[in-house]
Amino acid sequence: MAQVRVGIIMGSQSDWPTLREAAQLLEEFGVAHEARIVSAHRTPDRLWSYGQEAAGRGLQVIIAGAGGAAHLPGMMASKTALPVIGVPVQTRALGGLDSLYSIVQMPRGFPVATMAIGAAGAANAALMAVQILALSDPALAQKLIDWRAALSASIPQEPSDD
Ligand code: RP5
Repeated sequence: MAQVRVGIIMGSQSDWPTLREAAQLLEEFGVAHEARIVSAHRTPDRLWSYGQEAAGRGLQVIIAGAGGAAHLPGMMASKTALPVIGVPVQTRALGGLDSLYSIVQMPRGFPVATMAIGAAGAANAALMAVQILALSDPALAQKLIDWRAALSASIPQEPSDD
């Protein structure tokens, strides 16, 4: 079994359809990861122990997604010195602006790298994690270069009516 390098945590089962985007991209890059439900409000002890043990377990990056009063990424950033990438989950009441503001406005000293709201943010969180890991992993860096080249090549020159 490969060493798990990225932890994907989310506040609720209902966040999984969004965070799954991150898991799928990490899968594509062959980056070993795990997904866990860790709620800042409903399971604070689980949050605490996850943050306490993450670096010791060999994790290198944490992707944390939550919606509404989205305290999970910030609290995790307080508990571990690993880079935390925050994903604001879209909410029905306020469209995810609540999640975004909850995650992005961290006090000086405890940054969370905050992505866009929703699925695009989750995908970009995985890519950001890959970029961080690629700094010390030449094979992964090459995969990223290839992936970006393939994406560019897939964009047509002209719009189509189909
Ligand atoms: C947050 O509350 C979770 O991250 C989720 O986005 C939101 C709603 O959770 P559920 O009521 O769907 O479990 O803690």
